[in-house]
Amino acid sequence: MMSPIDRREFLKQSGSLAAAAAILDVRRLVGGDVTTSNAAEFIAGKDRRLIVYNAKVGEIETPLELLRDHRLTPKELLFVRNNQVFPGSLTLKPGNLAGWKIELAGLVNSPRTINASELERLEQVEQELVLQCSGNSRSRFARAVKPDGVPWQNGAMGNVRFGGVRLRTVLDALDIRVASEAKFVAAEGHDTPDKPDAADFEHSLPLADALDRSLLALRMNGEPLPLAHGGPVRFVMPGYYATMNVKWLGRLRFEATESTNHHHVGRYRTPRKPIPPGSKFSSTIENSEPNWDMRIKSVVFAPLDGQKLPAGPTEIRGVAWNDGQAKLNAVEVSTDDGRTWQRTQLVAASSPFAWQHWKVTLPLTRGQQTIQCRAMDALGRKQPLDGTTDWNPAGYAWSGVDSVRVEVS
Ligand SMILES: Nc1nc2c(c(=O)[nH]1)N[C@H]1C(S)=C(S)[C@@H](COP(=O)(O)O)O[C@H]1N2
Ligand SMILES: [Mo]
Repeated sequence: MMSPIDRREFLKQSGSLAAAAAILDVRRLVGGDVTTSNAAEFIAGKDRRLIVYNAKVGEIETPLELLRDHRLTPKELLFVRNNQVFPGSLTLKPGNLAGWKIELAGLVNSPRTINASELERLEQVEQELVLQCSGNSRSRFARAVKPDGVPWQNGAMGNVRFGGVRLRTVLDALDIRVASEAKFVAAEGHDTPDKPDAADFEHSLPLADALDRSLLALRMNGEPLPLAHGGPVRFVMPGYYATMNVKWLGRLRFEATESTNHHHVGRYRTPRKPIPPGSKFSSTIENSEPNWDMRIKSVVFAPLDGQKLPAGPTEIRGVAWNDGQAKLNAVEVSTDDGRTWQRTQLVAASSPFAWQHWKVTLPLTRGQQTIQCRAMDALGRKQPLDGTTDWNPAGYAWSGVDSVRVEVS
């Protein structure tokens, strides 16, 4: 947490945008209603063209026309989703490792609190991955029944490179042994809820996956991790929804069972068995699964929905990814409502967790045309033609075939 002195120093050093953001932050803390239409006024350093849904905690989406031209999504453009704000985090400035503490607790031989600066001395790794909110594309479910939550389009995601230390490396270096009864690790941030009676944000993840590939991330895209994205230390689990990548990491608890925290049980889960759109559903550990592994997905980046185009050969392009557990076999495109599908050219990615770009050139004839895309992987997983079959009240984990409508003349 920024001390008052840090904050004063910080305001002196940075321009009026940061000052404006700090004022908004203060107004939020005193309970004032904050409205802003500009992401840069809310989070110092963000691009003003981002879409702001909620400037109270931060729900900010990247328009596809800004997302599509970068291999790694720049921090200025990356979406933001806070459930609660960590004081001083509404900026792209890096967090301060000095004085930052992380507790390792629960079913371990010797529980400990470490200084985050110790992490810098351990072996560092880099991992490119898709960071996607499990609510991304939620608005698509409204074709059946409008779900609760902000109407994210396809831009609550980005493709970034996190750098840091593997959880496994940390445990080995400190000689911490996790008991065999431990099956989950619960990650908690240093952020706390606005309201005293509200649940704090935390999530549990399967321990086996966490030991295999989770990181305590200190960097993003080669730079110190910005505060807005969880700096100075973020728990990062490649292949999982961003929701599980707990920002401002403060504690890891090794446990035999899944957390009973409201955000982990009452939210961020999908029904195990399909439910009819519009039904009520109250999630429990038994009847639902957490938003862990990302479902297979593809998104059209060009042309954009609603674009006007001349008839003739047209390049159609986009990205596709899954949970990183199997190769993508193909991404296909249809311009005839799914009767026939054309294979696209898939560009290899540097990591199984990163998104892959694809493209294909197809002739478009005059009139209103719909372009659809779908991905499939080596485990036979594919995107349903009608994604609303996975309807759930909060619109999580959309993985239906993507489509854009264009006007060809
Ligand atoms: N500590 C903490 N971590 C958090 C959250 C939060 O509110 N607090 N929000 C989660 C959700 S729902 C998402 S989608 C991602 C968003 O990551 P970003 O803001 O870096 O894009 O952070 C996750 N980690
Ligand atoms: Mo999220």
